[in-house]
Amino acid sequence: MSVTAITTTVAEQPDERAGMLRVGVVGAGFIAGVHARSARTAQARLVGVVASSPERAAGAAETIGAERGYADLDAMLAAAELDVLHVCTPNSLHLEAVVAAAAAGVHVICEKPLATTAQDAATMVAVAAEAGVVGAVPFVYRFHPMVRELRARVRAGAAGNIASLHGSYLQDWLSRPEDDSWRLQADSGGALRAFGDIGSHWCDLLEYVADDRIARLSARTAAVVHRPDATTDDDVATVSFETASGRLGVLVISQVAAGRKNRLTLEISGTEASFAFDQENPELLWVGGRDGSRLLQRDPATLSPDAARLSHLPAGHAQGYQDCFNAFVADSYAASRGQQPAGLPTFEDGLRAATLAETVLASVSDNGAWTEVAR
Ligand code: SOE
Repeated sequence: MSVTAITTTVAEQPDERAGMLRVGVVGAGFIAGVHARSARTAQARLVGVVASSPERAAGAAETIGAERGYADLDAMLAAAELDVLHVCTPNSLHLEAVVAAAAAGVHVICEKPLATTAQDAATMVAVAAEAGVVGAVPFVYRFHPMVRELRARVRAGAAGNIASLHGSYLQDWLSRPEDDSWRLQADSGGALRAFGDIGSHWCDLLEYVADDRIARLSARTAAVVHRPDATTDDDVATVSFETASGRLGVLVISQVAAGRKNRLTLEISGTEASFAFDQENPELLWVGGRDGSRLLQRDPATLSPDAARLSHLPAGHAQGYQDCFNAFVADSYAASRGQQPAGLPTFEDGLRAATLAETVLASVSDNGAWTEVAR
């Protein structure tokens, strides 16, 4: 190659980082690392991170692979020229971060539950709308291809007459008295812990997949593990509900179910077909029929278009939790660029979850009385 040719190639070399979204993370726990991996997969530049102290931010930058740590969110918003902020702090700090980001014209991906009250969630919806920024909430289980397949089949009427909606979300990471987390404190996590943390996922998934809404519910919670220092006590929650279209359903939530790590199951039972999805086995969808049942394996060659879109790997090459998170973040970034990806959970969905949580709380306070969900 001649010298002239080399010179021309270098001169024309585009800045590899031009056009990459500049994203920052506030928060440094487990979920911040998940967000950071998704940001990298989406080829964003992870330009900064903020933690509970400047020292922790420096450590977090190394751990999650950010370019640098910032002393606080204001400093990062002032200096980092962010396109998107990922909010991964304890729940009570979401509002402040979202308001600051929106005021700076920065799109936001804010962890769930979006807020500790429906009023705060409504404020976040309003500030994002006023600022014209995207507000997305990681109800990521919507991004499992077999969830999209389930949704497509239900929407096509394959279930026949839908008879019942049921399932559970079971974990065990809080089953011992010594297990600790900021989520145990109401002033950090909100008054409802298990329902806010994981019940919110289940309800979002149900309403998304069934294309129906919980209209009224009856809920109970139980404190199972003795934790003298905690200010939340919903280790277990049960919710009976009726949807807007009159279907009945039942949900069990537990964070003290030994052996269950992250087991979200959702079953839709119909007169023609039933469908069951298990978050711990997301490559499969159980399709039940009166004359025989089968396990449908994720295979982009045979799935509905929306499910195939989220299948990044061929059949038999298992996709999992991080993959569905990656797909959610990629779609959130696409929305920040003006696209409208199907099924992106937004701040409106975060407000919906906060409204459901307040309805659960009201029912629990009234000994499980049937309570209408505010629209
Ligand atoms: C802990 O319960 C947790 O990390 C949740 O906060 C996430 O939303 C869920 O996806 C996995 O479990």
